[in-house]
Amino acid sequence: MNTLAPAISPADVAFYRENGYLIVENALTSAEVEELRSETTALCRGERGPIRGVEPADPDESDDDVLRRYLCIHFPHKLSDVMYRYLAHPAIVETLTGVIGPNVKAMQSMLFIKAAGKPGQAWHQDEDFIPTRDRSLAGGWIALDDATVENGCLWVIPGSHKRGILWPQKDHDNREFDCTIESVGFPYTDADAIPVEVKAGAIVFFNGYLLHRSLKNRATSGYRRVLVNHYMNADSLLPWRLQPGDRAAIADFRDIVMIAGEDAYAYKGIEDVGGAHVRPSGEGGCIKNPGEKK
Ligand SMILES: O=C(O)CCC(=O)C(=O)O
Repeated sequence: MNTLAPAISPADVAFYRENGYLIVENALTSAEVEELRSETTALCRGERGPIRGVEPADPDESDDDVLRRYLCIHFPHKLSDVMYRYLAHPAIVETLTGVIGPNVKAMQSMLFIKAAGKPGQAWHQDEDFIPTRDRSLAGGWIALDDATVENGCLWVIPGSHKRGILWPQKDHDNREFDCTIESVGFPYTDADAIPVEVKAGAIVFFNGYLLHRSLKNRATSGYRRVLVNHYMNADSLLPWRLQPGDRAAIADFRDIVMIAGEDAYAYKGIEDVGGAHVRPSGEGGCIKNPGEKK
């Protein structure tokens, strides 16, 4: 793995705090990008074990035919040693300890394949799905292909994280997007949004309150592959995936991976409850399957 992680400067930290996102170019070497691409293919072929929603590929099926079947696989780090290792890539540890603090844990990974023609994801805030208690949630969006407006790069509304408001959500039936519930009623328009076009190997970090989306892949071929991992301050409890009877004030989801510093809650142990699964692409429409969440 690349040990020469680009150093994060005070100006980078200030930019992240002000805008809610930060781009680290060349965070991964081309060999690392290639390693993640080929692991993506192995996962989609079913070569790393069962994934809910993945059909093991026939030996005579081409990689292209297999990759085109899936929009996104959640929790690939549960099956793949390679994906697990990249949770704590040095560029990620360097940046997140700069913007979050010394103790950082991961709780989610998502592997987007997003072949030509596949939908994006409507405006949303990640803290709506993964609530922290100290607003420290951060995504680390690792580009495995050049991400462009044409193939469905990320769009962000700079500064939209700052007030710490979670805007209303509703189901939608817009074929531009997958069926994940969308944020509405916020005081910004599409004109306030900027596309985040990056080269393969860049990592885009973004705050869990930042409004962001991606559009459909309108290219005629290829993919917009991305590994997105989610992190937070390990000093905060994680009241995620509450079960009936859980008290939100003390709930703490413990299916986590420490990537830096100390785990103050280590005495609780670690659970292994989240399994890898495919995200429905919503290509058949969303009305019959509303509110599909992360
Ligand atoms: O890259 C995408 O298409 C969506 C990623 C995203 O919205 C997220 O990770 O929260």
